[in-house]
Amino acid sequence: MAPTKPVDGLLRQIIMPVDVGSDTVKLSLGASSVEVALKGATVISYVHDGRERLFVSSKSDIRTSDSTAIRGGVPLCWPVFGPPPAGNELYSKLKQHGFARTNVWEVADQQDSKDGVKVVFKLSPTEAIKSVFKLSFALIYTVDLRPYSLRLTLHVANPSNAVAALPFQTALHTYFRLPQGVTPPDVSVDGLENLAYNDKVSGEQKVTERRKEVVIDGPNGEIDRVYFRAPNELVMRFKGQTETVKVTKSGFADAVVWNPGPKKGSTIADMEEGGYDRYVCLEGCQVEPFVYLDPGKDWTGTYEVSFGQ
Ligand code: TA6
Repeated sequence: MAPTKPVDGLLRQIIMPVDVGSDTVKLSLGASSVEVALKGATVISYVHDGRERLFVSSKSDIRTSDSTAIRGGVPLCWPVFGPPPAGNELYSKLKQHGFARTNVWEVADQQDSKDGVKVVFKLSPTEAIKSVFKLSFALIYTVDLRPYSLRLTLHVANPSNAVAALPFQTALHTYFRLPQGVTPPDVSVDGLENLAYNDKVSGEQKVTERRKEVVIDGPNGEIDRVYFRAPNELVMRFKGQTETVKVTKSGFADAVVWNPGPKKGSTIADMEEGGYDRYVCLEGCQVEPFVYLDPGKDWTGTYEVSFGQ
């Protein structure tokens, strides 16, 4: 297969930087690669330094012909996060986490330079979407594979001819694959101390986090928390390992930490056997308040993953 543009170096002559298939798009940059399912523009693989960094359940169906959400990778939640708000006609036909993660996105653009490889995905209202959500919108999602990081940028626009404001929540629901030999109770997240959080396991609201390092150690192993106004840099650490995962975000004001633990995890229909032990979700989110975009306005959120020692 020939490269899309002249590139230097033997490796880049034999590996196409962007390979658009019928179900997925593959991006390659040296020893790094990313694969994005067109269903949901869901990033389903990020290989950095020869290692897969994302978890995807082997029970997931990544094909465009299937309409279920992919269990793993980076599902994109929009226009709601979690169950749609009750008692509001606008959201009454939406499923949990909205429709962006289950609809097929278009490839709008691709760019390849020495600084990275980018693919731009687009989702606009189709007839099927209009039947469950009546507002106008344009979503642009850029997956940017860089030499030392993966940067994801979501751009939401309310067209200038729209007749109403566009309210939404959103999340990049990232499932980080844990290193070999590490399970969720060995994982901690730094940067959440003193933040208010909603605990979706206990039902408590606006609790203050007292821990400097939040360990994934909830009841029955379950943790499901929305941290409000999270700092734009969060670090995930693994007990007994020096390597860290760094998340750098902007626009997404909140952060979610989620792992269902063995009890709940084994009841999730599309979870592979024992899969709940292989990941922790650390998500960049905008949960509270909803963003309200007037006609002609837009919003951008970025979420970048890199690694430290
Ligand atoms: O981000 C955490 C969460 O909202 C949890 O409450 C949990 O149920 C999870 O997302 C998975 O949701 P899903 O709809 O993919 O099963």
